[in-house]
Amino acid sequence: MAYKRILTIQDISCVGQCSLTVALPILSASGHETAILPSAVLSTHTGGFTGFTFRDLSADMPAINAHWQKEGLQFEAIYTGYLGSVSQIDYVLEIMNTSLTEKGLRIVDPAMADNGKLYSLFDMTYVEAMKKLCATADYLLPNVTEACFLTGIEYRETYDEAYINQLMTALHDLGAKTVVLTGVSFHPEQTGVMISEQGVLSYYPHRRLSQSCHGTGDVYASAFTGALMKGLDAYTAAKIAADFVLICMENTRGDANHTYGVKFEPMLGTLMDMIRIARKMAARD
Ligand code: PXL
Repeated sequence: MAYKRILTIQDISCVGQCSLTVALPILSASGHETAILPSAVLSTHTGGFTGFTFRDLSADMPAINAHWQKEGLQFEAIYTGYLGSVSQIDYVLEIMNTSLTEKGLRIVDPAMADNGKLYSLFDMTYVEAMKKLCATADYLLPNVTEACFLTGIEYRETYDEAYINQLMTALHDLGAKTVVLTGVSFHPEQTGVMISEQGVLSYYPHRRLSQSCHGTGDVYASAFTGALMKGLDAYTAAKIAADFVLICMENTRGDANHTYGVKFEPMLGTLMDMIRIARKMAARD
């Protein structure tokens, strides 16, 4: 059985169905031991709420990592999401260098932007620091906006395959090994995921729902990590994550009072089934 110990580093938004409140249940449901390192504690996430609290936990990180090293604790993957500060990115790099097993994977979701804009607490200094982390990624999971900030390529609402190829190449040039670019849409009614493994591209197109929901990037990256660490290949993990996000969005739409995140919890059983079936099929190949 592929039972892995995964560390995920991202914030706790106490309310808002994103970051750790999404990653922990999804990785656990995928069948992994899930260790967490909170990057910050916020009363809510920063998208659509005002007046949220924010406590940066960067200063705790070196001592936490030192304790893990003393105990000989190591992780088979470290998956990062929303981080709390520029200085924290150096701590995260240090944790990756010291607390990953020899073949441990670095999975980076550069959660910092969407719809052409940086999230409210970030600036270009943060983007520059994030580039350093992305350069080390075995798997880099940006959306199109984040890919543009990371590469300096102009953000466009509509584009063709040549534009996406340019983005993928520039993300590899940064240093990332496998790139999984989400929200790649060549037609108004369709969106999809572009996967590039050593420059070999594959595209998984899927339906696009009219309403966009907060937190779907975190649900996506968590489901991708969960499936990948079960031994599935990057394309299959990317496909499962996309299908899972879609059913979570479908489960949420229609509830006008639920706008801050997706109702992913009732769908966890389906994610478990998707991973189990994909593993069975892979065993038959
Ligand atoms: O879902 C990404 C995310 C995570 N954490 C915090 C956020 C956001 C997006 O706005 O504000 C705190």
